[in-house]
Amino acid sequence: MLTRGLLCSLALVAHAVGSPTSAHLPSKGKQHGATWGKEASGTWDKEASGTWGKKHGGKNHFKGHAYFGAANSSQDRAAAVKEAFQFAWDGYYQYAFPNDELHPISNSFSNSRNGWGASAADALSTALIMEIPEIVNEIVAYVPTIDWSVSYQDEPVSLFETTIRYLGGLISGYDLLTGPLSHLVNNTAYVPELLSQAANLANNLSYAFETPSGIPNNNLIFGNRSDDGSTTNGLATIGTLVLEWTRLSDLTGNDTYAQLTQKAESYLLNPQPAYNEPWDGLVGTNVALENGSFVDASGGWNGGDDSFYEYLIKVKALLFSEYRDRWIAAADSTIEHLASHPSSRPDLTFLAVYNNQTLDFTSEHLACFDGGNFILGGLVLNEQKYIDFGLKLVAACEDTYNQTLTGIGPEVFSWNASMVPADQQEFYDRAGFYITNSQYILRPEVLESFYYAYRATGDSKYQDWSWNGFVAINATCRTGSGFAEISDVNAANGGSFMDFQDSFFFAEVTKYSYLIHAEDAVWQVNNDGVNQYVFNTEAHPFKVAGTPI
Ligand SMILES: *[C@@H]1O[C@H](CO)[C@@H](O)[C@H](O)[C@H]1NC(C)=O
Ligand SMILES: *[C@@H]1O[C@H](CO)[C@@H](O)[C@H](O)[C@H]1NC(C)=O
Ligand SMILES: *[C@@H]1O[C@H](CO)[C@@H](O)[C@H](O)[C@H]1NC(C)=O
Ligand SMILES: *[C@@H]1O[C@H](CO)[C@@H](O)[C@H](O)[C@H]1NC(C)=O
Ligand SMILES: *[C@@H]1O[C@H](CO)[C@@H](O)[C@H](O)[C@H]1NC(C)=O
Ligand SMILES: *[C@@H]1O[C@H](CO)[C@@H](O)[C@H](O)[C@H]1NC(C)=O
Ligand SMILES: *[C@@H]1O[C@H](CO)[C@@H](O)[C@H](O)[C@H]1NC(C)=O
Ligand SMILES: *[C@@H]1O[C@H](CO)[C@@H](O)[C@H](O)[C@H]1NC(C)=O
Ligand SMILES: *[C@@H]1O[C@H](CO)[C@@H](O)[C@H](O)[C@H]1NC(C)=O
Ligand SMILES: CC(=O)N[C@H]1CO[C@H](CO)[C@@H](O)[C@@H]1O
Repeated sequence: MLTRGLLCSLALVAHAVGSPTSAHLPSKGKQHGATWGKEASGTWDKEASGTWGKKHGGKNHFKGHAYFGAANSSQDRAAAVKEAFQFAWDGYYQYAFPNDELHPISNSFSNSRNGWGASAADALSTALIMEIPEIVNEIVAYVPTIDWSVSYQDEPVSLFETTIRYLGGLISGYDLLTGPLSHLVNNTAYVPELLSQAANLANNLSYAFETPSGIPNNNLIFGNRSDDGSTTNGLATIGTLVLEWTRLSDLTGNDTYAQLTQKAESYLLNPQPAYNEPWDGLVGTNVALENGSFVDASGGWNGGDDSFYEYLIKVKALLFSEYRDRWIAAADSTIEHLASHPSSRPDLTFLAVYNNQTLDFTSEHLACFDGGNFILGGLVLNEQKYIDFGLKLVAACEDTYNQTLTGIGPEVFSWNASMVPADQQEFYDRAGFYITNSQYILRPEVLESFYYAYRATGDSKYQDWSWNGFVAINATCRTGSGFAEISDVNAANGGSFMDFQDSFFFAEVTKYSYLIHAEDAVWQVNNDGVNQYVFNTEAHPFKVAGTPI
């Protein structure tokens, strides 16, 4: 997934029902904006040092993670992932549907995505690919009942989150149900409703683009058709719309969706002023709504910026060479300037972030989609160097999983040798990073990149890494009626639970965990770079229009 913004402090993760903060809970990248950035950095430091000091006392014994995988066939593994998906769906359906998400410990729910049933929208394409008709039918029968004109408690509507989860989920469901999986729905009258509801939603969102430049405002107040008054929007939140809205134009014949998002994207492809593009293809983060200019020069592949780069190659896959050229520029500059090898583990490759040309050796779980995106770019462009570099990034993200006590990687980590906390020195010496935010909130990016690595190489090592990750998540996060976030990936049993199961668990974690073991199918990524489907940043597969890429 890409997308999203910064993590949430422990306080935020309380996810109180209907609390104002829960509405803003960023999923992926995004919202690097002033609010999140500040809040996040303040909290992280405190939290991380407090936690480490108390809980770890400088001792981090490495427990190897058992290779449960070795004895299991791909079919067994795929079936085990499907069982986990069904379990989580059953809990959601019993206690939360049609609200946005389940609270798996208290068996209650919340509406952090405007109350339109985010988990149902996000589960649809996974239920389809796993071929579970009962769940598919429950979701498609619900979709026509959604009223997009009313946001739960009139909370702001995020253009970005709404696009990747709801629009993405509905468009993907429509593509799969009018194509290879049409046998999974027993009332075909519901199928065209997926597309008309997607169009209704986009029509409601479209006033976001009514700004002087055409760069949309991300945060909309539907109740009075206004917005939050922001004067800027972020790179990922602007640059992660074009795949969904363009596909919607293809399917409906209404070109406006494509035009609005491609116009906004044009400012990102031709960035001004030049000094806010510190290296060719690598740009700043915040863009002025007034004139489309970048207002800073900091960025990287972390949340807030991530899926802009992701979509450059995915849109190329769909459509345009201009996007391809910008992806190549960003990828080449990344290899040259951002690739970084920890002093204690020079064999590992992480990506630094930057402010102008000054690097910061910090990365995060969100950024671990990068390996998969380099691999996809290498396949689509037939350039082995990007695949090779992507595989290095994948191996370093695997290291963030297999070095912790739970076998799950942390939310944020660093490798600045001069800043290693004393109680993590031993850990840094062994692992090549230290943990600055120890939560795991059911994110998919590491599993996503394993998927691309496996599809590109056919090397079963990546299936084993994915299986180990899935088994660890199943062992550590599964509780009550679903899967819960955990406070500390490097504590026995994950520290403590947080009572929240984000919708992307259905869209992404379970899907990528499943697909890596599943049989070939038209939606699978192919190692010859010719794909009939492309996965959006929420892991919803869309059909590629026209000639396969
Ligand atoms: C996978 O193998 C392990 C032992 O090797 C076994 O305990 C486990 O039940 C198997 N899982 C499945 C889903 O078959
Ligand atoms: C359609 O499928 C759902 C779930 O599988 C089932 O509950 C319902 O009875 C089915 N309806 C018809 C008309 O077959
Ligand atoms: C096409 O989409 C735009 C933008 O949402 C909308 O305003 C317009 O009504 C749509 N046109 C048709 C014919 O549906
Ligand atoms: C719209 O509603 C929001 C929240 O209800 C309020 O803060 C804002 O001032 C209103 N904006 C306009 C232009 O009326
Ligand atoms: C664009 O708008 C921003 C923010 O209002 C402003 O700082 C910048 O100077 C403007 N750039 C141009 C080229 O007008
Ligand atoms: C960015 O860094 C370059 C090289 O160090 C420097 O020449 C330039 O002035 C910096 N730009 C800004 C806007 O700080
Ligand atoms: C490492 O940390 C020091 C001290 O905070 C800071 O000055 C330096 O910029 C950091 N370097 C990197 C590459 O992160
Ligand atoms: C952990 O990941 C690294 C990096 O790829 C790999 O070399 C190592 O074998 C893995 N260790 C275990 C125990 O899985
Ligand atoms: C997942 O957890 C459940 C409940 O503890 C267990 O029954 C199941 O075997 C686990 N699956 C795997 C693959 O470990
Ligand atoms: C904010 C907004 O555009 N709301 C509209 C969403 O669509 C419904 C149905 O067309 C309208 O009634 C709302 O005004």
